[in-house]
Amino acid sequence: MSEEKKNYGADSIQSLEGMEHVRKRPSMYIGDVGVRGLHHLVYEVVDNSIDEALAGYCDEIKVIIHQDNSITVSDNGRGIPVDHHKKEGVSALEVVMTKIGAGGKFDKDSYKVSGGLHGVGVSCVNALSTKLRAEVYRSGKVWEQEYEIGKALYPVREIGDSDLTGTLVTFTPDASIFEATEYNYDTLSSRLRELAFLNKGITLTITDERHQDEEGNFITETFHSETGLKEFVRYIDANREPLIEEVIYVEGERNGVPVEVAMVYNTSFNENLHSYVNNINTHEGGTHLSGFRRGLTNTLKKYADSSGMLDKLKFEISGDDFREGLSAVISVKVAEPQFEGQTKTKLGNREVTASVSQAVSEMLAHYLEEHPNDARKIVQKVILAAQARHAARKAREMVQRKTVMSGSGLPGKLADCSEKDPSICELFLVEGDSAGGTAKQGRDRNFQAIMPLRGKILNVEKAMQHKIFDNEEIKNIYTALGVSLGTEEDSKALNIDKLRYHKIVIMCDADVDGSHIETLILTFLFRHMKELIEKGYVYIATPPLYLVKKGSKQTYAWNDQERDALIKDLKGSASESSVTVQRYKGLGEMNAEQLWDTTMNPEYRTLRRVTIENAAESDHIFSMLMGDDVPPRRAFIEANAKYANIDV
Ligand code: 0RA
Repeated sequence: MSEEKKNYGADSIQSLEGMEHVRKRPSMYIGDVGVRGLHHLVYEVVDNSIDEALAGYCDEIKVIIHQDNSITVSDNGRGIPVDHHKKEGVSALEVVMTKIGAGGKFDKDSYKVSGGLHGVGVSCVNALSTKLRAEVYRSGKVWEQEYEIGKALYPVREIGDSDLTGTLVTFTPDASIFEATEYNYDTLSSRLRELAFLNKGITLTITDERHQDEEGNFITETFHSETGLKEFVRYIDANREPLIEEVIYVEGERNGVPVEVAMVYNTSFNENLHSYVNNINTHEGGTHLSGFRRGLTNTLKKYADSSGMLDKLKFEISGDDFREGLSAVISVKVAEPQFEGQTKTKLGNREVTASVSQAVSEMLAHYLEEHPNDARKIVQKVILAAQARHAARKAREMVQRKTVMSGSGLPGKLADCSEKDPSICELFLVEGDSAGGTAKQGRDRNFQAIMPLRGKILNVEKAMQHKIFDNEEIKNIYTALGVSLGTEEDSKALNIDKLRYHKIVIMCDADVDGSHIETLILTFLFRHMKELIEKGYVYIATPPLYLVKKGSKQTYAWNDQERDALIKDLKGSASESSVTVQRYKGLGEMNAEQLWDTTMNPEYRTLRRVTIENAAESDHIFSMLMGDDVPPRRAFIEANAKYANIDV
């Protein structure tokens, strides 16, 4: 056997093993086999097209969700090569589609920056699909190849002529691997929107063939941005009031690292930084974010010092103070990114700090020089933030002192559980004292604690820090949970070492008011206890909407379809008594036993876990829901799914 043949044999065995390994241990490649992993398949395929676009050969990417939840991703790039691949003995297309880790290997010069969180390549998608079909438009011809669970059914074949170029991939996720196979339109569309902002000039389209509008057209959206991150921060801040006129923006290479940064100040008190490496949201930050902070603090501090505005200030300004009311997006492209941290979303490459810091210093110094009015407004805001931080520290000390002093230290309104192991304890945050009372009667007091919340809790989106920690309901939530607030250096740090419950369940009425309160609580948790959401500790209870009764027989329904099916069922049964339907508007309409049966009993209830799929999108939505602009909020709450992109 020639050396080449031997290698080919060994390689192809290796490749088969690779594909089998993907099916055996899918989580190693795509994170998990739940909803997240399912959507990851689409991102993986789209990322390949994004790479082709970043290489300068493609400007259109289309995603279609078909009726059966199969997915098509197409682009107008060069088309994956179909010629014979010498080393592998099959077409290049087949190598890309069936060999783990092959993607684009034979094109060394391509600057591959995309590639998903795991960057595993389209072959993984193939391995996890019952069917996949690739269609390539290239050199005047159309080619195709089909696969089943990653195995080619035949060698690539020519099926026609075409002047077009590009690649089209259709795949059906394997239902024996994935826990769920239904795609969420909002999840995919917000990722495509994000990609459009992050990669200006590319047009991304999504079509959902499962749903039609009134005119019978499929739901479809197109995303395209000419100004990239500039538009992205505007989108994130759409419902906040700007403090300065323009978006401060820089784009360019520093020490070989492509850097793009956009920032604005608004009149709120929140800091909203979103950072990306190779189009991946780096939730845990890292060296690029440090670089941004360093550049911002140094430049602003220098300007503020020389302006003389700080002369009367009696205390030091901290890094936090420069970022109150700041929204920014930082995007870098790194050839060999080192990802660290718990969720591998923290950039470790040291050299990137200086690149970003330099870029930010230059752009900001320039902006401040050219916009003296804006510069003054920013420095004034920084001073205000420093003063508020001092006031907040006093309020925080009050919260902590109170905890130490009052007996158990727990709020009077909390009906605690007897169990002490946090991993089995649940805290229900319940809308209103009346429903709180019912929940106290209905609960299992061993592991379920109840805390009623008075009507509307404070809108933290608009309040200043010291107001937030002055608020009775919010203080109660901190003490009940057993979490404490940050240290002096980092007032936003949350200490959850003594967290008393690993399930925090928001339980509100199933009406407009209830959904507003739920959003207020979620906003508070999102802004001030994000870690609890990230750890998967926050849930939303789902009380039923209807009680369908016939004689002594009664059943609950959680939506209109269930209700109608029950009515049909009961009407069909023999006895003559009529079917009645009771619509539950509030938790208060249920008695303790009903509330336990439907909403609190772990055996029957459905809890929806709150996750942050897309932090920038959540930020946009929370500011929209809680901002000044009331009309869009009403429209959103009433017309939309309550949780939109806070995927639950
Ligand atoms: C490597 C080389 C060439 C194209 C591609 C990869 C390519 C891959 C994908 C994946 C999705 N869409 C894509 N489009 C292109 C072409 C090299 C050449 O033409 O010389």
